Amino acid sequence: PGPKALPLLVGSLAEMMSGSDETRNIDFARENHGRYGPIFALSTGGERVVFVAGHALVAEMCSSPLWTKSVHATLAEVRAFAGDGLFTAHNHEPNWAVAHRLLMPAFSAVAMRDYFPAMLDIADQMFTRWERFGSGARVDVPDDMTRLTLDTLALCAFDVRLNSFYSEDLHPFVGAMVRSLVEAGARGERLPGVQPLLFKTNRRYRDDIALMRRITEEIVAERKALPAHARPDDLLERMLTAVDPVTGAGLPEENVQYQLATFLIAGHETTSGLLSFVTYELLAHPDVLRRARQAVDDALGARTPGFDDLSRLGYLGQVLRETLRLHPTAPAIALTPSEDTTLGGHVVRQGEDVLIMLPMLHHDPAVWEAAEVFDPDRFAPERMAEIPEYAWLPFGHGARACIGRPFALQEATLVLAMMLQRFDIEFADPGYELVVQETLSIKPKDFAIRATPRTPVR
Ligand code: MNH
Repeated sequence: PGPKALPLLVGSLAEMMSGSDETRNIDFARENHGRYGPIFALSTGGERVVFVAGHALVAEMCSSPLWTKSVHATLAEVRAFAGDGLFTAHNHEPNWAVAHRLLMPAFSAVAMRDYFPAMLDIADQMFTRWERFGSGARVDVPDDMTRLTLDTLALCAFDVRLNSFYSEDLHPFVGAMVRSLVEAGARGERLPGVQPLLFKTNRRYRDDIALMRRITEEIVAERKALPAHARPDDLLERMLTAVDPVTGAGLPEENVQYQLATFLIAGHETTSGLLSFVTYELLAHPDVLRRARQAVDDALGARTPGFDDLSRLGYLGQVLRETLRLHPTAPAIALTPSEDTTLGGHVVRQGEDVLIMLPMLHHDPAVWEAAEVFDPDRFAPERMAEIPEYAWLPFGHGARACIGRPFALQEATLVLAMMLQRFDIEFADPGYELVVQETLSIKPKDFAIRATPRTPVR
């Protein structure tokens, strides 16, 4: 089934997506799933995209090796600046497997300890600022969390200090990235023939991509200028020097550039969204906020957190997981079958894209009781067994799942713990109602808080 029979819907995707500007892709899927059920197809320009919502269909795909990640139309556009980097590489491209093998050790559980001091350093910059400005200041949460996660990624992965908390504006990389991601999304939806006429848009896109490239080239050039003994042992060094034991090859220079762009993008945008949404959910649920605060006070008191404290902040982990259920900050993944097959009894051809809108999966009433309710107890250790496999996929699926998951969860746990330890927080606009803003990721729109330094705990 699907809306393809409606004449209005033949042509550009942009015209079809009738939801509010903020969340038109998610709204589009939600409305049509409401009309057609958990699976529907949409034809645009002769190509068919299948949308899937419920856990049963998602599990049918994820439990079969036939289904793997698809670099769908929008991701294919993102290749203009992320190339065959990890996120946008096709499964069969040799640099994916090489980079995956070379970089996985840098994201293992043991590797996380090494990132802790840099994460603490950047978080302390943000919270020191909050303390000095005091409760009179409005804190634009997504803006500050973007500074924090971008600076943290750059320091941990490349040993580069972007010093976003010491400048008025966000780092120029962020603007170029956001505009390019929006443009990459729009390109997939434009009618044939339109693109070449958009001179200003095309020039801006070219300039933004060139700017991101200059930034990554500069990072690589600065590293290469360092004498061998002064080079840190970090992700960048691994990309430049490590040799794959399987193929005996390293990463080509062009691919290193793409990996840098990939990590600068994938490594900050979704984590800043998570930190923004979790702050919102805590303010919207004072009982959860109190419990989280108590967990932090019990584990830390007034002490600066250390790496070994993280394992005692399990309740914060539950709060973060529940936040990602309701607000999966990378809201869609696409799978495709390696041969013709069926899904829920419908034929799907080899290479056809099946889009999973994660907010839909994460609200499936067959899995989640009172799905719309924010309840971190769903992720209590003794209840984890109740959550079926493939019901919660904020980090994607299979070999192409998020490589940065432990990094993101460690950073988010630490930042959340420090925020609760050091501040009383409140909405800057009492009665704030959540509006979700969607680009390729999602963020709470116009969300600001006031943060009052707490009197020292005991
Ligand atoms: Mn991340 C892939 C979500 C944080 C680096 N990430 C993915 C995918 C999802 C995802 C979903 C799969 C996309 C797809 O199937 O097309 N990532 C997240 C979320 C957070 C996140 C929700 C934070 C919260 N990601 C991070 C961080 C980094 C990172 C932090 C880096 C430090 N992610 C990646 C990379 C990939 C990826 C790289 C691509 C992995 C691959 O395909 O090999």
